[in-house]
Amino acid sequence: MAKQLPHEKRKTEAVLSDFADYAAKQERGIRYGATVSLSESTAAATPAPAPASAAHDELDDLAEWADFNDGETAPKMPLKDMFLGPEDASLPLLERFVRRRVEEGNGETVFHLGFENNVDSMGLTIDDWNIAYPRLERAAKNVDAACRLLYTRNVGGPEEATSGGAKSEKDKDCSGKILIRKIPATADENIETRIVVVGNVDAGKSSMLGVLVKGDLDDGRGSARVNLFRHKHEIESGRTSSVGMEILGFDATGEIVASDTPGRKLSWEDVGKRSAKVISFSDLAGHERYLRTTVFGMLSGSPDYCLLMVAANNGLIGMSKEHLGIAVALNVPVIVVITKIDICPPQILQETLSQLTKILKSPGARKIPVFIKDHEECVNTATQMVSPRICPIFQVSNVTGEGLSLVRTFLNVLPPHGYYNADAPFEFTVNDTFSVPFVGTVVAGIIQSGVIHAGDQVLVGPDSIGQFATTTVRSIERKRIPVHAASAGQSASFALKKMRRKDVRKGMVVMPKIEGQPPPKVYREFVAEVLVLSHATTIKTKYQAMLHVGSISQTCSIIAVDRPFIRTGDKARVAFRFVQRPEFVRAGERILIREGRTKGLGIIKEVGYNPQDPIWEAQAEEG
Ligand SMILES: Nc1nc2c(ncn2[C@@H]2O[C@H](COP(=O)(O)OP(=O)(O)OP(=O)(O)O)[C@@H](O)[C@H]2O)c(=O)[nH]1
Ligand SMILES: [Mg+2]
Repeated sequence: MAKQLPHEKRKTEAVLSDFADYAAKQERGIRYGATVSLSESTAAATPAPAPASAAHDELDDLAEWADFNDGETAPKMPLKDMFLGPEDASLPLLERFVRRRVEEGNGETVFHLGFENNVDSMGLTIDDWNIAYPRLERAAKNVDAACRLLYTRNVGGPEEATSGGAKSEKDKDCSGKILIRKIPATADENIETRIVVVGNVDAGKSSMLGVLVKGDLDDGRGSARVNLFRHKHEIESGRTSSVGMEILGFDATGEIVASDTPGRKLSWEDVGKRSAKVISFSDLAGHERYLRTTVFGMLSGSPDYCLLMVAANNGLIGMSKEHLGIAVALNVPVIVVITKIDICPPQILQETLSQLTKILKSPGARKIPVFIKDHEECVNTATQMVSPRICPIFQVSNVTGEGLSLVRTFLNVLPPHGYYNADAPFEFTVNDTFSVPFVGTVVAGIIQSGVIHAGDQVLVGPDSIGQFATTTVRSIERKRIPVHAASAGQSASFALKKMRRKDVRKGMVVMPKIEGQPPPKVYREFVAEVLVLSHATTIKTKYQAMLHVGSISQTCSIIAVDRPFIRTGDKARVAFRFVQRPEFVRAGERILIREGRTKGLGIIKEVGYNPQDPIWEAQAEEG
């Protein structure tokens, strides 16, 4: 195939980020769009409420302090009066204000004390601050939340921002940003954020996770990562081959929940019980040989964020570009961490930084790189991560520890995504299956919508002939802690009654069993709109490719294409058929296709395919 000219390449790349945006909107419509039932054509008449994250990025930045959502319910009184007025009258108002902000933020919020909702300064003096901040702490405490001062201006003390810049004379007012986080009543109420960790082989992924969760440092020879491995061959080679899981917990005051002895890892149970916010990391493999597992990890884990690790002395090489491409295609916000700055000569680091900036700004990724140099920038960027455009870049050493405190602060402040809907019917996707002695068959995965309770009757499937089995959820665990219920957005595992391990597999769904209602519809064929990213020659009728949809990975054959041939960058309608078995798929879901060097991204437009109504006339005549 003729090599693409640079301008053609740019065009193709831009198509990728546009398509990713488009796909994200479509997908969120079905997945998180509340009560939309796909079988109902009435869905269009009652549009689902727009999820917060679907809002325009520019607005998100503006809305940060302005709190536009407050509308009618906002107290009419200026915020300053709530903080400084007579306590009897204003404390209850402040409590209500805090409770609502925390609820809106799905369990936590970052509040900028010193500014009104319209971003006007309150003009706080230091005496005012000393009344206002303790009052905020009291209000938070009364509504079962805790405060953490992230940084202050003109207040002094340990959290004072160092990056004053050229402060204007007028800028003498006191202010500060505060993280307010709900104290969970029970372990199953904690906030969960999922991050996939990707990057080239040896970038330091497993090492940084080891350092973060164990609280000691790496020796540059792999000491930090040791107990992250799952398989014996991984310990021997030091190379990750499967999907490793690590969890990092923060308590309500924003402190990391760690063992008192550095270098000792707390059990998941301990982390879960003591944390108000839990970050689960999927440590993925950087080696090309494990790319399929890594792609599965990126797709099936419903990640909120993607952490891309780059070794300072190597730059963005090999598989890491693939990983970035997939993150862009999935519209998952990317956080870059440059490791090994301790062993990297300054001029090489500079080259890595400019290469990275160039790639991130390219039309394919269309990101805004933000180099995180200090605490204040770190906090502000973390709160802006609702937009997938912003891409923070950290520079760290896992050996000296340099830069890691910024990463910790960032992870603590990173807002949880709120586009899950607990009020919609229950739906769970299976990512992993186990057979546990004395417990039986266990399925692990993510609750896409709704709520599940131990004892609920459920359907599990589809099996090889497209049928669902009826069973009961015997027990539920979240991060190895038994819970009575779990809800949308959480990862969980269920023990299923009277099911054999071989009856469950990755890619299945668990849904509620409702008497008198037909089982969920499954499909062998579907039509998708596909953006061809490279090497289009194999996108032709009768060809087969590995296709990923969420946790489903199955070979598909192409049964029809809407044109005789496709070039890179084309958007085409393609009809697919699953080779092995029908699957539970829906219009609006995002698909990823790869086979050899063929790559494509798409959205399912219709489920089922009618050859009597072909997507390309000429083909029908041929056949
Ligand atoms: N000097 C130095 N060495 C580091 C740093 N981070 C990691 N290393 C070393 O780099 C090597 C590779 O680190 P890993 O954490 O295994 O890399 P990985 O990205 O998980 O690699 P795969 O799992 O194979 O994809 C180990 O020997 C680490 O000790 C760092 O910041 N500085
Ligand atoms: Mg690794």
